[in-house]
Amino acid sequence: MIVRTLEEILNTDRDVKADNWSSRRLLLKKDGMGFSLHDTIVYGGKKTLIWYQNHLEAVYCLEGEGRIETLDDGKVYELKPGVLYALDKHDRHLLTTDTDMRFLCVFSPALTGQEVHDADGVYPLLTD
Ligand code: 9YT
Repeated sequence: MIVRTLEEILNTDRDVKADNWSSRRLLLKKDGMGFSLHDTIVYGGKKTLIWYQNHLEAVYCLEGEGRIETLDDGKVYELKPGVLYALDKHDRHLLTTDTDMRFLCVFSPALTGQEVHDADGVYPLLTD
C-alpha cells in the first residue's frame, strides 16, 4: 500500500512548478495505479491555454473561483468548490482564475512526473 502526504512531497521532484501553476503529484506512473493524481494550485488572475491531446483529465475544484471555456464551441463553465469537469473529448480549453484555485486532478494515462505544458498547452506522452 502507498501512503503519502502532501507535506512530504512539497519541494521534491513531485512538486512541479510552471508559470501559472504548481502541481503536487501524489501519484505518478511509477506508482503503478494506471492514473496520476495531483493536488494542483493555479495562481489567481491567470489565463492558461490547455489541450491534453495525449491524456484524459478529470478536475475537481476544491478552492477558489474561475471558469473554463471550451474553445471549439465557446461554452463557458463557472468553477467553484464542488465542481468537476472531465475532458473526455481532449477538449482544448482556456482556464481563467479570478483567485488562487486548488484542484484535485486525475490523468490517464498517468504522467511520468516532470511534464509541463508546451506552447499549445499540451503535455507530451512520456515513457519512463
Ligand atoms: C487544472 C489544470 O489542468 N491545471 C494545469 C496543471 C495540471 N492539471 C497538472 O499537471 O496538475
